[in-house]
Amino acid sequence: MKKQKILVIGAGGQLGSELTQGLWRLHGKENVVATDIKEPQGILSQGQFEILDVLKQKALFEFIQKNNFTQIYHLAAVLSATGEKNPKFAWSLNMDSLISVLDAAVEYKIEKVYWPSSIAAFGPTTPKDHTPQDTVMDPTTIYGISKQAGERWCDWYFRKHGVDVRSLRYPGLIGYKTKPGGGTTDYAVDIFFKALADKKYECFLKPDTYLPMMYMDDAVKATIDLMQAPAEKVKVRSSYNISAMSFSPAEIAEEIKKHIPEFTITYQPDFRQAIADSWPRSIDDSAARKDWGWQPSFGLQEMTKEILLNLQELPA
Ligand code: AKB
Repeated sequence: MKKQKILVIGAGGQLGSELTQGLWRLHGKENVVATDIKEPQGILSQGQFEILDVLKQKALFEFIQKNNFTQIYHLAAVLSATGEKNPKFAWSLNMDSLISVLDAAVEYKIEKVYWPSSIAAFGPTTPKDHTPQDTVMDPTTIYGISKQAGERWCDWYFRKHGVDVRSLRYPGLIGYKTKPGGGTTDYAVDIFFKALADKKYECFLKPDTYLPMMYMDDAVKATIDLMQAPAEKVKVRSSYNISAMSFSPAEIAEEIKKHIPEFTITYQPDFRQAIADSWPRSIDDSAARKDWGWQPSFGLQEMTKEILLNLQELPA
């Protein structure tokens, strides 16, 4: 494999910190530079790290040129719930930064770019069950609108400029190492921390709200598998549907109770309920399976067991 030099933008986030570790394993720590607008927390400080604001285009371009990167993973984004509170900023961060990164890819002949899309790119009139790869997309959140538009920009840069850009429509991502911030699916992470600390959790979604979800190890694997796939196998240049499991708050609470019998859940739906109601319940990811061999490893049971075990072992 040709030696790669990797830039991760937004590495301090929930996905970024775990993906950076996956990239260390694949390419070596010396070949991965993690960046964010905040100082690194935890394990990220063990690798190369730089403060970088992706919205400062001149500094971004200079940084890319100076380091001779061959691949860019651009993960910085405002998520669905936070985006509704500050829509203009969400649009500017999510959109302007993507276009800058794609322009940099053209200018500095970056070999591959990764950018995450989301199930938020779908909307209320999208088919809710087994949502197809190509279907109606009418997102209602600014985050979702930015993901849908971003997908079109990726496809456009691929066709017009030959940028080898690749993308996945992530479902809710669930990990225990770094907490998410500002998403609608975040309840499925918070619930584990509260179950262990307080034995109870108040959920901001209704008990029967089904959403597509994925354990972080699967998300990292999917991302790396897609980026490692030969270019001719990557047939979708907007973003691939990807799926692992779907569950409701009531179902994950039942699963947690198997390990913590005294755990209780209550429900106090807030504005995030309308966001969740506009998203698919389950996703058809057959294109990803067929084109580059996607296969998830974790379902609800395996994930719950693994997270609770690991959280109990971590120092408080
Ligand atoms: C969110 O809830 O905003 C994100 C997502 C589904 O993209 N986790």
